[in-house]
Amino acid sequence: MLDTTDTHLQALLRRRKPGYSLEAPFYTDPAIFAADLDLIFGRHWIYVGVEPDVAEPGDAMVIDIGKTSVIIARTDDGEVRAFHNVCRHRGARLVEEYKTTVGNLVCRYHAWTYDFDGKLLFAEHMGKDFDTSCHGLKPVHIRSLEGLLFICLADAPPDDFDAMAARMAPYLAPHDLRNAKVVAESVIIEPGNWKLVMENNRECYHCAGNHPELTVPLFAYGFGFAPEELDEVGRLEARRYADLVETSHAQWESCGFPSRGVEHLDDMITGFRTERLPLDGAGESHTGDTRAACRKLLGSIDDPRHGALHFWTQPNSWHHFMSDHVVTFSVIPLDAEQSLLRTRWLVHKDAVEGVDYDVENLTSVWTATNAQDSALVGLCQEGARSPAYEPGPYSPHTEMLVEKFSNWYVGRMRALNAR
Ligand code: 3BY
Ligand code: FES
Ligand code: FE
Repeated sequence: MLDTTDTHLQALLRRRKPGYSLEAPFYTDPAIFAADLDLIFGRHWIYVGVEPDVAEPGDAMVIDIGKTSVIIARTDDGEVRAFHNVCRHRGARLVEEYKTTVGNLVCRYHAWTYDFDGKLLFAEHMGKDFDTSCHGLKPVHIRSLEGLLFICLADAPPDDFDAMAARMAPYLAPHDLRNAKVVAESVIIEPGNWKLVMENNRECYHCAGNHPELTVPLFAYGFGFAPEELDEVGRLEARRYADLVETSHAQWESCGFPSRGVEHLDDMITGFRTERLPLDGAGESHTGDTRAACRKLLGSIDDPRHGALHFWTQPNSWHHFMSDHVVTFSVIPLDAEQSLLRTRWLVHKDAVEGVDYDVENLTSVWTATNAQDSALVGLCQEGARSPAYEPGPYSPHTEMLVEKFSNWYVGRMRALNAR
């Protein structure tokens, strides 16, 4: 029988006030966290990593989302597959490390052995009537968008991934992520709910006051301002920036680099947004001196002045594709008040450390920015715990995209929680 009980969550979703941050339980309540894991992280396309994480046949990577552990592996024929990390014998976790390279997947408990297609190859002492073909690893849906890997834990994933991929592939393809390598990775346990991590990323209202490193390459004007607050100098700067965006778009597009904005953050199940934006200074990269961090450029790019292609997906990722490197971010909820942020930096696979790039120079801007953002997320989590917290208004000029994140979340929760 259909359960029509009006839950706490349904009441909160129904009374959500547009234009305002969410009510505190969305950031603190373990029951809502459980619903987020089930309805958001269990039913949508979740960004988990990149094809170069499993570059060679035999490479495997483990991604945990809630209680679900997933093995992502490269098969002998070069395909990337995903499986539940649960042995079909008595359920032991198969791969314990984050990354490994193996010939087959061998359970260390009783040595059941699977190939990278999930097929059970070997199970000793099971008798002649035992049917190995019924005991393969359970597959997980996985898709690659030009090398960015998304998994979906649902039986039937949202069917609009192809629509996003068709729109995004021309933007991402010139950077040839599949022929890049991960040269640095960081994991931060952020002291806040996953939605606070995402909301913080969806605006740059806080950038000028908090990100001294990031605002060297990033134009403050790129993420909105209230026009009536600008003085004469500000108006000129804003115009100069708008002109630069327009001429950069025209120039990049004329040489095969789609650049103009596309935004489907709250009108698709697999919400996304992209735009290629010019950078300040030398205009080349997210580095301390705004110059390319890697001398060997990505893919077909021959001019380092390609700005940064911003690509965001709902519910859990953002990425910056530049001429010389890609920096990519995946947010995984841990509990109501903690989230894991994994950041990867990639350069051309043939680039040589110490010759073409220096890891410290490559990672310094986002290492600093991540730490600053993590502290800001922590402040909001502290606030959400206080009885004095109430939803506050988003700026219509700089927090429109936070509003779209919250709209997407509330819309998806309403759609799925009603069932
Ligand atoms: O991730 C982005 O696209 C930007 C950069 C920093 C904050 N965010 C709005
Ligand atoms: Fe894996 Fe027994 S639980 S072989
Ligand atoms: Fe930030």
